[in-house]
Amino acid sequence: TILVIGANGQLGTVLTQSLQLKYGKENIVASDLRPRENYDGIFEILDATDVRALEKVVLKYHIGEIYHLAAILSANGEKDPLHTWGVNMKALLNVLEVSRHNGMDKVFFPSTIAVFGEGASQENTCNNEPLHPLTSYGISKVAGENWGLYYFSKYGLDVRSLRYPGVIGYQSNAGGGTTDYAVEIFHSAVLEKPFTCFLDGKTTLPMIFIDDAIRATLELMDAPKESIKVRTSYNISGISFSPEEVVSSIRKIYPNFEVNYVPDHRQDIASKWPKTINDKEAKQDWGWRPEYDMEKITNVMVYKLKERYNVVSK
Ligand code: VAH
Repeated sequence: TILVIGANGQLGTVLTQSLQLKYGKENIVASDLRPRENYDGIFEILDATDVRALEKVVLKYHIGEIYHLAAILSANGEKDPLHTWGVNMKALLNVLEVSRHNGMDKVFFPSTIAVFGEGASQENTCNNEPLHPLTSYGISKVAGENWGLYYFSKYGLDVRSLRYPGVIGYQSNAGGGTTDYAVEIFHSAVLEKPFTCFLDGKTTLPMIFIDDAIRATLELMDAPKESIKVRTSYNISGISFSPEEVVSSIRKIYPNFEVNYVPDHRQDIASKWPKTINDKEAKQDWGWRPEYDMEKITNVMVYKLKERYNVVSK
């Protein structure tokens, strides 16, 4: 049985559905701090910083695999950096310890392109660039990657990880990240409301469409153990674009879409991150290949959000 922690989040919402389809509803336990309305499947309220509560769920369902997706993200994390560090590390270390003591087959831990900062090249950023992040979230993810490697080498725990770019999806909302604008902008476009962008129009960041992100996760977890050569975390890339580029893509459908740029504190975070990502290790080791480009993302986002908001086609 598989446990998903942080199942109500941007990735968790979609990942639980994909896992249910793949392995059957009865084999997936979704968990989060709060219940999910209308969730069809097994759900447990769980705070992963509580090690006893976590172990109880693991024992109750004979969990053999954990996807630990719960974390405080980059922008929110800066409001209280030490709290972010505390929560992100405590939850991860609990997952690793409970996994080690209960013979877990595999653990998935999401990392991020926010692990890069000072001293890393911002173009075509490689897997092994220096990791000197400038957010508490980034620092917790670098530490998390190293703990994953440690549990793998010391205890043989099969921990696998991806460094996600900003994730763009229609099923769930992002929460507290620096890349969130790239989701929100599509909602405004479809509702034909003007959009205020919290990043400067020229800030290029690596992004990935949700379907690609989920497929990458499942492919990584399905890969034979020997082919996983990177035990910290794999760079993966989808596409890179700036707010201005996504706006011009949206304007092909909504020519009158209005946007103004009011960069805030999140601009400082974004300007330290890579613009483009080199993911050759993921490609080589387990055959990663993204499928969604700008046009495809725009079309699917607009189509699906129109459906969701019940917007009648023009
Ligand atoms: C954030 N969406 O903005 C996350 C992500 C690539 C960034 O880790 O914090």
